[in-house]
Amino acid sequence: MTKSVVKRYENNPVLTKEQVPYEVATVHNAAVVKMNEKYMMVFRSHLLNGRSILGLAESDNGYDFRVHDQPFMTPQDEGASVYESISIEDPRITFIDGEYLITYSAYSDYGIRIGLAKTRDFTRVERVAMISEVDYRNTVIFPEKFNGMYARIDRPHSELNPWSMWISYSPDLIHWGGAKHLVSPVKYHWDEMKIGPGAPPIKTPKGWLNIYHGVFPTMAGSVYRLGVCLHDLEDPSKILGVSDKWILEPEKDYERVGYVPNVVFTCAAVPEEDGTVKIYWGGADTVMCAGTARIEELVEMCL
Ligand code: M1P
Repeated sequence: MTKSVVKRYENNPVLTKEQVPYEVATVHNAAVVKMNEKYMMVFRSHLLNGRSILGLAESDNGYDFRVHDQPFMTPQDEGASVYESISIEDPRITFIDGEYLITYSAYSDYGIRIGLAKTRDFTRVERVAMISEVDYRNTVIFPEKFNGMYARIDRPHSELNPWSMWISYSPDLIHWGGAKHLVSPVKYHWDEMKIGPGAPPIKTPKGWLNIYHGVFPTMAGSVYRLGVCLHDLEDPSKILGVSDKWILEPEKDYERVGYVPNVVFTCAAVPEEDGTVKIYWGGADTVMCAGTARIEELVEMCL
């Protein structure tokens, strides 16, 4: 039997729809950050009409979460928010300059774009802007600037070069440019259909650790797994290595059976002082799961 790189939390799942005080069909694909020693989780839920909203939960230990009574963000349709009028999905959170930046996939009749919102304390949340054109999903912002510029990894939808990871830069979080290709799916490999950034990158002595998802098509449907790659510390557009092996695949019933079977999908990883990282993932688009890995081991897999 092979040793798992990611050790699942023994009492997974850490959040299910039964813990949510309003009616939802799922809880999954959550962003998690530490704020004053509390773990704040912004999670996605399908409503019973199939559209998604974002809820808020908090925890003292990163595993036992209490859900707030009201949803955190619901689709809006005024001003720029006309581009998120149908559904908001898959949040990622980056703490930078005293603010928590929240990127999310915004669905409207016009297509899928990336929305940016921000909060200082998770009591008030403010929409900033739509920060992509249509046909983008999965956007993570680096927690540091490079030469005074914000940097993000995203995943445009493109048929000629299968759905890949790209980097771009911004002086103000609103206007983005300088796009450069980073990593593509690999033929006859576990991620051959598409990939996308997962958790916001984690700074390590050897580079920025990027935990991403990759998809493999089978006769029984797609399988979503997680992998890792490493970016140069000074120039994150340089990839230092990509792990050949995945780090997590759907194995448990709560990952194999649900709203979408055979899915592990991450939007968050919280580095801890002991050199481990808590990784959070949606299981089968239905529940939230957590596990730990050693950061050094993940980095070594990339090199
Ligand atoms: O159902 C699996 C995932 O499918 C989509 O992810 P991606 O566009 O990266 O393939 C999203 O709908 C995601 O939320 C979902 O978990």
